[in-house]
Amino acid sequence: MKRLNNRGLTLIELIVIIVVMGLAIPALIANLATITWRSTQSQAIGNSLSYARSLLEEIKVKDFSDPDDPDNTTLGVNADDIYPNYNDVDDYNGYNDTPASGFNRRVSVDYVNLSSGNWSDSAAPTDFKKVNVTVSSSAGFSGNITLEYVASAYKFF
Ligand SMILES: [Ca+2]
Ligand SMILES: [Ca+2]
Repeated sequence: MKRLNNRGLTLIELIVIIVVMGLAIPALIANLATITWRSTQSQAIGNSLSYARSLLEEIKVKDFSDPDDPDNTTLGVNADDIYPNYNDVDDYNGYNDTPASGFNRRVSVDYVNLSSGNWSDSAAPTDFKKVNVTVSSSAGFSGNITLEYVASAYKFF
């Protein structure tokens, strides 16, 4: 039968363990801080995307032109329209709000042309309006998320 070794750790073994732990723990703590920061950043990006999508979905269901003044080609909110009762996509041009603390949304609307497969801004009115919804965040990441949508004067049913 094998005899159990009950003599414990020597002082040298204890010192080696303490030195190894002393090196490992700061590295683990530094990684934990990085993981926490990345998690916060991912959450802020996800929230920003969600806020941008919700406003863009709200804009997408609006008419291309103001139903009460369809020949008005000026981009922007019409005199009789007050948020949240905007009734055409360009009413949102210049709109901005704060959907949650640390998040800011803003919208720009421009006339665009399709040329060579790319949308380009047009100074003159066209049958297409490009809507950009941009969300910036000071709550986790420093940057912007922009979603783009092109509204058409043509209805497809
Ligand atoms: Ca309007
Ligand atoms: Ca308008």
